[in-house]
Amino acid sequence: MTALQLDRPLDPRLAPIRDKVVAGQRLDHADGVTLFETQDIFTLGALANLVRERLHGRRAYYNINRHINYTNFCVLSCKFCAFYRPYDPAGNHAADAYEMTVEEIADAAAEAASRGATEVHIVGGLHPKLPFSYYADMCRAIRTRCPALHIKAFTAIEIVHFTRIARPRMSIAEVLTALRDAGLDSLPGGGAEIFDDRVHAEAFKTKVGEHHWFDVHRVAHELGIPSNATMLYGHIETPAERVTHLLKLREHQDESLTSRQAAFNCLVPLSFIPDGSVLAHLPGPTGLDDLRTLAASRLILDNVPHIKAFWIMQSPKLSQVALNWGVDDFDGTVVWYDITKREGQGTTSQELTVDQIKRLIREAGCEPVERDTLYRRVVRRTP
Ligand code: V47
Repeated sequence: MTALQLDRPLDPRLAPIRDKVVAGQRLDHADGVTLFETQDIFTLGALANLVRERLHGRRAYYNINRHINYTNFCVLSCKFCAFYRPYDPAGNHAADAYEMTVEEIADAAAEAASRGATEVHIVGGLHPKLPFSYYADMCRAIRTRCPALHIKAFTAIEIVHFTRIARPRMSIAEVLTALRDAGLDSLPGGGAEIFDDRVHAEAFKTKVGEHHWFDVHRVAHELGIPSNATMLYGHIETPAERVTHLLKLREHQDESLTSRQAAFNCLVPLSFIPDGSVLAHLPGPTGLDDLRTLAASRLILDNVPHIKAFWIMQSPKLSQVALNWGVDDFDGTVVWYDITKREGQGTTSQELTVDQIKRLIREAGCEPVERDTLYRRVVRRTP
């Protein structure tokens, strides 16, 4: 199917794009918009798969991980977010508002490590009261109890928050260095949303803007701390705004690859889940939009090695299909996730077993490869 599809695209506008992709040339903004407009989803998939196979053959990566969301208190109230709970100084909080102690977080990490996890992914709301020492203590406690566990923690937005709450105030470099000294290994990609002033003003006005997100990832890369990137799509943004977002990430990655100590490992396109948010009246992306976005991301972002389908957002079934539409990473077992709750039918318990992940990957015609956070193959001794 792939060869035929590429020889004769149903949409003639894809022919010049095909020529560029086959020749290894970069796509421009207009090409990107065409990828988001075309109805020729099979040629789009074949093109994305071509690039995916050039980079990774038929390997499909997954990891054994555990997400920890340490608090849902947040000083922000972003319209797309159903996770945050306001903090009331008088103590009248929502019944489901919570914050975890450092010990509870370290217990969760230790339990994950005992079940084979190689990574913890830790993010939370912007808590108005917790001091900076809480975040460094959390890393230190995990590092002490689980020396080999990779700590991927704190979105760029949280890092900026820490610079503001630290006493005396700290720079981004100081915060990252202190957290790294305490055990932090890498940054997740969250908080990027859509890099556009209009979308920012309408959907997450109180959140820091794109220059802060890029500042944090630039400084992280300068310090040799690798990170991921995200794009939250399917709410109020246009296809052209998605393309612009991806091109801004591509530009940043060019600079990191040429002149910094670390770079983005992967892009995680996040499919907007409207339920429970102020934007609940929006329909959210369809399956075809998910596939198109993952495939277009693979084609536009030619300098980021991995494209991750986060099955919590795209669903396990769609993520499986996407393994032939440009995606090479299925993310992980997750276990517990509080930011969106579709897969857990409204609960935080959202887990796929390794056997379930492997089955989904094999059925898509790929070879399952367990990876660590840095995409090194994990070899386990069989019992
Ligand atoms: O920053 C919030 C997004 C992000 C919704 O780096 C929503 O490997 C969809 O960044 N619908 C957190 N998305 C998740 C994230 C992530 C996930 C998996 C792997 C990695 C990685 C990063 O989720 C937030 C925000 O952008 N988000 N609300 C929602 N209603």
